[in-house]
Amino acid sequence: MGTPLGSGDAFAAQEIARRAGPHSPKAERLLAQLESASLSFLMEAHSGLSAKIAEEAGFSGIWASGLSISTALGVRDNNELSWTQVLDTVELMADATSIPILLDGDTGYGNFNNFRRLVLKLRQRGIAGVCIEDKIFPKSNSFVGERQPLADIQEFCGKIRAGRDMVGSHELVIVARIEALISGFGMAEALKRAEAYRAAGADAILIHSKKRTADEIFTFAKEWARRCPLVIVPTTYYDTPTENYERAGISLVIWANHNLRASINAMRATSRRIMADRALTGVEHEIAALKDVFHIAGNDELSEAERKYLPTWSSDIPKDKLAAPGHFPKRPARSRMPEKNGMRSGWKRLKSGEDSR
Ligand code: SPV
Ligand code: MG
Repeated sequence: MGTPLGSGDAFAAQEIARRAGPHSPKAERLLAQLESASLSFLMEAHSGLSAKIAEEAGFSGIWASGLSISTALGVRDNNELSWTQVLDTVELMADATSIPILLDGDTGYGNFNNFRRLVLKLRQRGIAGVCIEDKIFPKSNSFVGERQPLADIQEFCGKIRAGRDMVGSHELVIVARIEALISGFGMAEALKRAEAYRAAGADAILIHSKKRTADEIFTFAKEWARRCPLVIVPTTYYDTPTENYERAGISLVIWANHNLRASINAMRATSRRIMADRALTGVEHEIAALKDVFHIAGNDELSEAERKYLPTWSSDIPKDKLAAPGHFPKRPARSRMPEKNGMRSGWKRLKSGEDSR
């Protein structure tokens, strides 16, 4: 038996070493982007498909947006998805791509204990980083309503520390997101929180704003003076020239919801046109070709693998080895299978609880 649950760091370190290995190349790449002198960008995605499209377009990282994942799955951005539903979605996104993914982890889905478990699972599933915001579970989207309550600073710092004790920066990047400007608590509160979260172990600070211009972001960045990497989400101040962010010392820009919003318009236009026309001619040349669908899905690789691994039954099996029609070949009963080298079957080990995977 391994170290019992509850022994904190030792347990986490053991689990990671056993299941995921000590380093995460994707976390290291995300960290390098954050720490680089030049500006980097994360493109929003919410599914395996949108993640592939973001990578195909040339992005070097992905924002797994909570708003987009929720909306794409038909629910609201109010923690209506369970954390394991989010985890499964982001795992599919990571499987489908080779670039780092920063997960929008909302408030960490509970207290420090829920967050450290999330951190461990993200590390195991090859996610590069997680961003948590200093609000209260269940959260609401930042653009909905006014003066949303903020988390207690000490409580949020404890959450960051608990996550950090589970994983080093090179294993999973932790970004702390400040909602003080969004919620109307002012610049001094935002800066105080940023410093506390940095000291608690956050690799970067995401300063969020819902203003129409980037003025408060630039004020924050000036006061912050590059104490650690800064991340921004220019959704409402979308027409600010990108060079200005670089000049202000911002490290990472998140284009947070644009694949989702593009897909809503495209799907609406297509559905409405087919509904109106009662025919497909009007849309056929506006939508992706089926060939493109199979290409994105990776069917070429499967065809190659089939050629490599599937038997060519007709030529490979000599006639005398074929069962006579109506006769099923006898298989040895499972209980009579010999135990090889004293090893018991995986099923037996699983049943006896010796193997937790
Ligand atoms: C998201 O994409 O889910 C975000 C960014 O958290 S925002 O919607 O701007 O709050
Ligand atoms: Mg979100």
